[in-house]
Amino acid sequence: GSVRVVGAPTDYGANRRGVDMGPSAIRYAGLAAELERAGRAVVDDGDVRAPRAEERDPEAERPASGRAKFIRETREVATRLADRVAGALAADELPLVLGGDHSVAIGSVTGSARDAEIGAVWFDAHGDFNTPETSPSGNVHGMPLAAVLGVGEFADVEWANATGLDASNVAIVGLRSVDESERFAIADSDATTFTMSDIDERGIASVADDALDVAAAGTDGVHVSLDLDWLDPREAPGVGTPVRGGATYREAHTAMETVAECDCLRSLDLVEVNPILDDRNETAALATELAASALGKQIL
Ligand code: DIR
Ligand code: MN
Ligand code: MN
Ligand code: MN
Repeated sequence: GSVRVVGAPTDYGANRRGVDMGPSAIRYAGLAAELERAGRAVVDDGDVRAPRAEERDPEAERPASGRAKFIRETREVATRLADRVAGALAADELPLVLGGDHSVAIGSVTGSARDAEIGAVWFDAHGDFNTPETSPSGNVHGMPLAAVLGVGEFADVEWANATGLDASNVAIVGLRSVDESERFAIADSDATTFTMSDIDERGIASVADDALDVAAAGTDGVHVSLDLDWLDPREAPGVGTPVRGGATYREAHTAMETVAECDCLRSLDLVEVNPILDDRNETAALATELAASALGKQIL
């Protein structure tokens, strides 16, 4: 079916300006043309409305326990985005969500899981397993997996945890920056983790294959959330929280080709592209290429 592009131009989840321009940067890099060359019809659904960070007090309406900046805004956008994603799926289209910071994944996962059982693969340097209580930063972009799985205080946050997503169908690939308390939360969960060391030792083809198997097992399809900071900062400089030692260009393409081969992809995120920090929009261009690989582009 067609690919339906939805932009979610947020930045408050990363408490950093610029990542809200990710959807524009990715479109400008030629996303639609690249996907069409890969043989996919593309419909651009525009952006969901997102509040501007300057208009809000970051601490407003934070939960009683701990810190989660801009939680009300996160909820608004997640709710709007979930409706768009679920609408695309109902029309037999594949939703492609352009962030924005990674907090938008709460909306994409929620929408993708609305009428189905899903699994998820998170390609990310980070675990995204913090909760308002454990987060050192208070930034919700470090929390979306914990949120959709109902970890810790998120157990009471119904707008985020109503996905039915089971941690045994979640795989995180490319980990290399995990906060102390996040480490325990990940270990306590049934999520499967593949660190950069696992990729070094086993190779990305085998790791990506295993990750997709974990996510797809017994489900109707897989949500793939691609945080561009999964890649090495030399390949993807335009991200807010770069971490050395990430995936190479070839590893990233191989992983996305494995996604295409799985024939299990239900929805896809491209998040954390920040054109202000980028080098001539190369990270957005890379995001575009990787999306094409995940959606079936082949060399021959
Ligand atoms: C850090 C950064 N662990 C935090 N997280 C990021 O603020 O919770 N996730 N950048 O992608
Ligand atoms: Mn992330
Ligand atoms: Mn469900
Ligand atoms: Mn990350």
